[in-house]
Amino acid sequence: MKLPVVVYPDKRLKLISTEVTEFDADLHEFLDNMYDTMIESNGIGLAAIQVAIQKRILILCIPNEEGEQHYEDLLEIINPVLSNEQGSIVYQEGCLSVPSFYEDIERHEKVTLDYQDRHGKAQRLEAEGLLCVAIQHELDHLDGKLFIEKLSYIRRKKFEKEYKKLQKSKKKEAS
Ligand code: QAP
Ligand code: CO
Repeated sequence: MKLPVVVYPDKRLKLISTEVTEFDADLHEFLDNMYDTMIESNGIGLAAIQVAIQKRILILCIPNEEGEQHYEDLLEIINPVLSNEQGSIVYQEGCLSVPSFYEDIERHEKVTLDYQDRHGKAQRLEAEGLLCVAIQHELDHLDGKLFIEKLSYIRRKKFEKEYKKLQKSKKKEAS
């Protein structure tokens, strides 16, 4: 089931998410709904707060070389912790909660991620490239941070102006 996506400037996107302690059927159903929401919205990553659930949960499904997303490549990441951050990489990021805006953002090039899967089992992965960028982007959501906060003052001003204009035209379209 697709869930409604919370969009900027909704204040809920600023909330700090809390640890997951129960790995039960409700969690599994929520993860499945997050997947439907991400795929139907043409996303590659989604954090729980983007569908108004304040829990430390994110999902990622990085497309293959052909640009296809496969369920087998889905990562369900719960209570994540980053370490061994190395190097730097610039990547053009977007966000389902900031529709139709994309900008170059600097991140670490390599990270190690410890997390729990849907059964509460401890997992570790080493990431680089797009996966590494996406992990850092989604982890920021768990601490109430958006990629637009990394923009320079000038670019942020430009974003706010363009985004407001776009939201206005979207409202008109809908009415
Ligand atoms: C985060 O973002 C990300 O504006 C995931 O109209 C992005 O899935 C990590 C999307 C880039 C690493 C690199 C955005 C879909 C999807 C939009 C997304 C839109 C439709 C964003
Ligand atoms: Co995002």
